[in-house]
Amino acid sequence: MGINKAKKLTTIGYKAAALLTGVTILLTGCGSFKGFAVSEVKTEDGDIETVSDDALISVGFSQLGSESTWRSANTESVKEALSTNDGFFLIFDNARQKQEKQFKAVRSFISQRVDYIVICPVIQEGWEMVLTEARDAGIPVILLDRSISVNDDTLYTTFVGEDMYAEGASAGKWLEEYLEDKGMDGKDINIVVLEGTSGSSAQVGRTRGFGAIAARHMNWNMLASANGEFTQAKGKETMERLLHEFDDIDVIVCQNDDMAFGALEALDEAGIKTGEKGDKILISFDGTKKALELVKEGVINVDVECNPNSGELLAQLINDLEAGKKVDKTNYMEEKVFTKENVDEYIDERNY
Ligand code: GYE
Repeated sequence: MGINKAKKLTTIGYKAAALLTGVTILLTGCGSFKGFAVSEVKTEDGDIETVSDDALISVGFSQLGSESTWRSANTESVKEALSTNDGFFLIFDNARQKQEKQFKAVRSFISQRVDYIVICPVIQEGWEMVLTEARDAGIPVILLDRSISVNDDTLYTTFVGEDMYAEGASAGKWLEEYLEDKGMDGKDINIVVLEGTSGSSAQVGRTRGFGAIAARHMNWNMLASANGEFTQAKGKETMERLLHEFDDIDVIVCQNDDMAFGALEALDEAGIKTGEKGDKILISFDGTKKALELVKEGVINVDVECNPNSGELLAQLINDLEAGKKVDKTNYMEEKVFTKENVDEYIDERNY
């Protein structure tokens, strides 16, 4: 059965679902998602989408939230790569930063008997029980973007995402070289860190990676680390607080661009400049277009890329699994480090 037929079934399903609001029906009666089935799904915009057909691979996707520019790009990337035209039926759920909501979504995917479950885990810990349920149901789980901390790695099939530790270490190494170039490597350097969601692999990995480099330098003083929750608003609030607390900050590390934008608002209001025109070094992560423009302007000194475009690789991995191929357990995205020297060639192609 081809994709065209699947599309036809979508239309039939839409009408059926319009009549049966709030109900999910499986016409096969065998309890399997595969086969002729009509299922109602609400999209993010509140539209009703229904479909199912043998030709489509059904994927339940638990996205952790929509806190940042990066996150929106990541969601877009998955939706684009797992489209009906590509042979997928995607069920999207936004957990709005709540692990409990992710558990609920996963359980609902299990009861719908999807073919695959994809999770961007908001935090690292606490996944054993729900992943055991998925494993017992025979549904492969793919972790996307953030990783988890479990002893039993058979609880998930594969991980596709970013190497957060390497990102943190890249930021540290950049600072090391920069200070050396400026002849400041013997000077006391006071550092504050605006961290992302506590307990997320992004926060833990970047903190550890940067910390490993910092540990090599007795003169790097970690003044404070504060939670900015990966959002612009919280980044601003946290920076304001740190500025009240400390008047001798040399380096500000923001674990994502949105927090850096918020920090820049607070700094601007306090009349403080960063980068080339100021006396504070600003380090950020993600590499969004707006941030790359600020790197070009010399406001952000360095931006360590975190690549959100993992949708294509995710689709590839699912297709490989469908074909019975063995896939790698860990699949890292390619990432760069942006400074004024190299940023020009990347700004135009950025779509997030
Ligand atoms: O850096 C941040 C986001 O998990 C790598 O989450 C991701 C981080 C990203 O919201 O912007």
